[in-house]
Amino acid sequence: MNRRTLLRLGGAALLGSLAGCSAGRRNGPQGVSMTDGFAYDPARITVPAGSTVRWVNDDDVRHSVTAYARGVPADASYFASGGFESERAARDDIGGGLIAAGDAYEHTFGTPGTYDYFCVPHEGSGMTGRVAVRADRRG
Ligand SMILES: [Cu+2]
Repeated sequence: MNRRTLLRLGGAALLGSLAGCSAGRRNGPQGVSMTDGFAYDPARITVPAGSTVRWVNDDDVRHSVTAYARGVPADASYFASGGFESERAARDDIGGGLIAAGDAYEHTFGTPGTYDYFCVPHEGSGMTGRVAVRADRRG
């Protein structure tokens, strides 16, 4: 089954939603922007378990959100834009995980722990990020 969760979003709606979900808000998706300079902004966020994180590509080049195989807690499922089931599969199909300008990728983090991820084409430029998931659930 294809677990792709790529979403199409309009540019204007995108900016509005990003402005409304800065890190630290307890409700709604937590937003991470992919920006020029090959970076995730913020590069590190902390969210309660059960949170959905939405990465939005605000850049004009394509990026991926690809978990490191060893960057995911042992009891958590692997995640990557393009729906890949492993880091190896994502690296073997660079184009398949790319998020176009104005598009977004979402993942819901049910298992507490630390998740490290990277952008396949820009890892060498230091495009990496981390999501820390706290054990306490919101609500
Ligand atoms: Cu990138």
